[in-house]
Amino acid sequence: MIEQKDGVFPAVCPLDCPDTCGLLLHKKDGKIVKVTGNPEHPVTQGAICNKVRNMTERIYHNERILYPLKRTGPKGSGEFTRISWEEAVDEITGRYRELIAEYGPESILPYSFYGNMGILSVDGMDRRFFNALGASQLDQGICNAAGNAGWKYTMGFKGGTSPEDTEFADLIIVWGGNLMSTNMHQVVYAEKARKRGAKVIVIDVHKNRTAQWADWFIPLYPGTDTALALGVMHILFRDGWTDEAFLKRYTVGYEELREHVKSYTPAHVSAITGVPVEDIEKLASMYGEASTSYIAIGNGLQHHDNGGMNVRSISCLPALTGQWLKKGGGAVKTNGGYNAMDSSYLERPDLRPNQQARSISMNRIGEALEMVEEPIKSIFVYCSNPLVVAPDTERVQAGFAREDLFTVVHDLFMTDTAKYADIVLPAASTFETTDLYGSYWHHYIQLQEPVIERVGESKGNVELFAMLGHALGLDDKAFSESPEEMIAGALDYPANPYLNGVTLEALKEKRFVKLDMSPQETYLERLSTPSGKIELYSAAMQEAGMPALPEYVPLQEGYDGVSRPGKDDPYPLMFISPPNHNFLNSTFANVEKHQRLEKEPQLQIHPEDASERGISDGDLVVIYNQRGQLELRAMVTDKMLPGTVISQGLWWDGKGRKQRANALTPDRLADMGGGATFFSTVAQVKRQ
Ligand SMILES: Nc1nc2c(c(=O)[nH]1)N[C@H]1C(S)=C(S)[C@@H](COP(=O)(O)OP(=O)(O)OC[C@H]3O[C@@H](n4cnc5c(=O)[nH]c(N)nc54)[C@H](O)[C@@H]3O)O[C@H]1N2
Ligand SMILES: Nc1nc2c(c(=O)[nH]1)N[C@H]1C(S)=C(S)[C@@H](COP(=O)(O)OP(=O)(O)OC[C@H]3O[C@@H](n4cnc5c(=O)[nH]c(N)nc54)[C@H](O)[C@@H]3O)O[C@H]1N2
Ligand code: SF4
Ligand SMILES: [Mo]
Repeated sequence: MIEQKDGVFPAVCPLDCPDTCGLLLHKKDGKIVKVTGNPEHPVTQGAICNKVRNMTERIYHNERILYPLKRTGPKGSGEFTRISWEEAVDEITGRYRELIAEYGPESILPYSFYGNMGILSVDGMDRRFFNALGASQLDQGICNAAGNAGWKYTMGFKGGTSPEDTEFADLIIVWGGNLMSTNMHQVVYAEKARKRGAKVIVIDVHKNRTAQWADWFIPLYPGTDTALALGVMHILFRDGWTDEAFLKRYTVGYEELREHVKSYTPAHVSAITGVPVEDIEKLASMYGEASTSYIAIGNGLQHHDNGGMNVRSISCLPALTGQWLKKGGGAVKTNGGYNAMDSSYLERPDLRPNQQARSISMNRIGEALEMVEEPIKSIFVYCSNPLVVAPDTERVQAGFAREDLFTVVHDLFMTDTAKYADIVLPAASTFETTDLYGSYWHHYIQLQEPVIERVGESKGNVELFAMLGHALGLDDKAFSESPEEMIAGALDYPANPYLNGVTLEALKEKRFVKLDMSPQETYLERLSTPSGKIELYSAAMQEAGMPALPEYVPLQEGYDGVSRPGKDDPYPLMFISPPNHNFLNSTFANVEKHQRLEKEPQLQIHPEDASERGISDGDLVVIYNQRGQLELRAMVTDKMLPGTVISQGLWWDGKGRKQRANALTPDRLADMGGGATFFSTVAQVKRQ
C-alpha cells in the first residue's frame, strides 16, 4: 500500500531516450495529476519534453489493459475475453511444459526491447526466467548495434565525451541525429557553447528540427557519410591540420590512413555524397581549425547497410586532430559503457540448461517465424511492439498470424502486436514499480520506487517473471529476490570502476548518484581495443572480413550521387523513416493528445519529385515497393535533396489506413553487429 495520497514524488523517465530525466510526479487523491521535471537533477535540471509532460494521458488512458485476456476471435481481430491471473499463468505454464516436452525449450523465444529502460525489468528478472527455461536467445540488434560495433572497432570502450563538458567545445557537429527531438538536454549544452561563440553543424539527409536550429545544415545522400568523413580526413592530412604527436602516441595505422584517404579527393567525395566541393573544404577547415570539437553521432546514419562503417569512419575524426585530450572534445555514440552493471548476477546465464542455445535476430523475426526445422512455437513479447517497429511488417505480421504459434504479449496497451496474442497480460507502468536506471548519455544513476498503486490487475515485469519462474518450479532463489536485493547486487560490481560509490543506500538518500568518473583521467591509456590504442587501422575488422581502414561501401539498396536511379528503375526514391517529435518509437502513437500534435502521418517529398508525379502539397499519396505500401499525406518541401522522401514517426495502423513505415523497410542486417537497415530502402510514390 502506498500511504501518501497527495504530494510531490521523485521519479525517473523510463523511456528509451538518452536523457533519462529526473521527474516529479504530483499526486492528488492517490492519482498522478501532473508530471514535471525535477530541478534537482544535475543534468536535466527540471526541463522535460512534451511527450512526458503529457504522460498522465497514457498512464490513465481508458484503453489501458486492466486484466489478463484470452483470445476469442481470429488472430489480429482484437477479440478477447477477460480471464484471471491464475488462468493466464496455468495456460502459459501448461503450454510451455507441452512445448518443452515435444520440441525442447528453444522452441520458446522471448522478444523484448527497451519500452521501459528499468534494468530489473528488461535486463534482470526477465532474463533469469528465459535463461532458466533454456529458451532461444534474442539478438537485440534493432537500435544501435551496427554503430556500437563500428565505434568499438575504433575506440574499444563504449563511452566518449562527458555531456557536461560539451559546453566547452567551439565546434559541435550533429551527425545523423535529431537532438532537438531525441536528446534535448544535449541541445542545452550546445546552446551554452554557442553563447561562448561555438558553431553548430548538422549533417543529415533532411533538414530536421535540429538542422533548423543549427548554424549550418549540410544535406547529403543517405548512406554516404563514410565518404564525407574520408573527404574531411583527406583535407586534414593534406592541409596539415592533424595532430601528429597525438596520432603517434595514441593511435595505430595513421600512416596507412594518410595514404588511403588520398584517393578520397573533394571532387570524388562530392560526386558520391551530393555535398558541393566548397562545402567539403569548408567543413574540413572548420574541423581542422576548431580548438575543441565535439561530434554527436546519431543513430540515423547507422540504420544502413553500411551503418557500422559510417560510425567507424566518423569516430576516427577526433583522433586526427587530437580532440581526446581536450575538455569537451571528442565524440559520443553511446556512453552506456560507463554504467555497466553485473549482468551475470542480474541475468543469471548460469541457470541455463543449454549454454549454447541458439540466438535469433530480432531484426529478422519475420523470417525466424517461417522456420520449418526447429520451429519457434511460442513467442513472449514485452517492452516492444514488433508489428510496428520491426522491419518488413508484412513478413512479421504473417509470422504472428501463424495459428500454431503460441503468443503471449505483456503490455500496457492493445498494440498492433498484442492483437495477435493468445494471451495478453496487463503491464504496470514504471511509476507503479521499483527499478534502477542508468543513462546511455549522462553519468547519473537513479532509483524508481512505486508512486501509485498498480492500475487494474497489472503487474510489473519483475513481478511477472518471478511469478512465472515459481509457477514452473524453476530455481527458487533467483526468483525470490526482492527488487532492492537485485539493485544492490547489480551495483556491487568491482569490475566496473565507474560504479564505485554507487549503492542502493546512496540512491535512496540522494536520488541522483554520479558515477565515479576519476578513471576517465586515464581513458586514453586504457582503451580496450586489441592494440590498446585508437585503431584507425583495425586488424580485427580485417579478420572479420571487412576493410581494415575506413572505406566507403555503397548501399545494397539505395542510390548515392554516382548511381542515381535511371528512368527504368521501378523504385527511384530513397525512403527514410526516422522518429518524430511527439512519439517515442511507437509509444504514445495511440494517445490522442500526442497524435494531435503530430497531425497525421506525412510524406515529405521534394518539389521536383512531386511535380514529376503530379503531386501537390496535401494530396494523399501511396508509397510502395516490393515489400509493401503506405498511405500518407504529401508535404512538398525542399528540406532534402531530390530523390529522398521522409516520413517521421512509427504510427500504428489507424482508421483503415496503412501507415506503418516498416511495411517498406528491409530485414537485411547491417555490415556490423547484426544491426538493422531501416533506412536503406527504395520506393516509388504516386497520387492516390
Ligand atoms: N522524440 C523522440 N525521441 C526519441 C525517440 C523517438 O522515437 N522520439 N527514439 C529514441 C531512440 S530508441 C533512439 S535510438 C534515439 C534516436 O535518435 P537519433 O540518434 O537522433 O537518431 P534518429 O532520430 O533515428 O535519426 C536521426 C537522423 O538521422 C537521419 N539520417 C537517416 N539516414 C541518414 C544518413 O545516411 N546519414 C545521415 N547523416 N543522416 C541520416 C534522419 O534523417 C534523422 O534526422 O532517439 C531516442 N529518442
Ligand atoms: N522505420 C523505423 N523503425 C524503427 C526505428 C526507426 O527509426 N525507423 N527505430 C528503431 C529503434 S532505434 C528502436 S530502439 C526500436 C524500438 O522499438 P520498441 O522497443 O519496440 O519501442 P516501442 O515502440 O516504444 O515499444 C515499447 C513497448 O513497450 C511497452 N512497455 C512500456 N513499459 C513497459 C513495461 O514496463 N513492461 C512491458 N511489458 N511493456 C512495457 C510500451 O507500451 C510499448 O508498447 O524501433 C526501431 N524501429
Ligand atoms: S523522453 Fe527523454 S527528454 Fe522526455 S522526459 Fe523522458 S528522458 Fe526526458
Ligand atoms: Mo533506439
